[in-house]
Amino acid sequence: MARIAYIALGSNLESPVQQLHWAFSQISQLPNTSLETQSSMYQSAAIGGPEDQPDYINAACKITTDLNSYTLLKHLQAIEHAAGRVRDVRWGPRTLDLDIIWIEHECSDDPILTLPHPRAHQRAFVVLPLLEIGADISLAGHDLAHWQVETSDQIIEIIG
Ligand code: ROI
Repeated sequence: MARIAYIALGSNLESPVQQLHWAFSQISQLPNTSLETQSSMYQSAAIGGPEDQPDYINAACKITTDLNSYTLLKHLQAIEHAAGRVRDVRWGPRTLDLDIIWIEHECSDDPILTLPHPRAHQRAFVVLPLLEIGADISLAGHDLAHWQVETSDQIIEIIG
């Protein structure tokens, strides 16, 4: 049975807006998956990592998928890899970051894939795009409207 999932996208290297457009098209071509809704793009300074890196462009999407969570993760990592993502500096700059935030009926504390995503609620660049696309989900025990208020000190701009 197809389940709903939410994915957060981010990039701060090599034409980030184009990286995200390309990533949406790759996600729309995943097997047994449909891309239901994609958010606008949002720009912000690096939050929670080294500050001496370019601004990020972030977005989110809703998919429905028959893939199991680890297969979905593998596909998203392959898309990151194809975009030239090199896993080096933790929280350093990246061409493409695709994070599974939430999957229907799925809770996991596996460090390989923790669900819901353990830090998503602390990040306006995840919370705002998800709110825009109407994600009715609970993160760390609260809805997204709660986390919007909690993260409202983070400066983030919608760029369309
Ligand atoms: N900051 C912003 N604004 N956007 C991101 O996608 C992002 N990703 C990260 C860190 C470096 C924590 N900060 C970020 O991994």
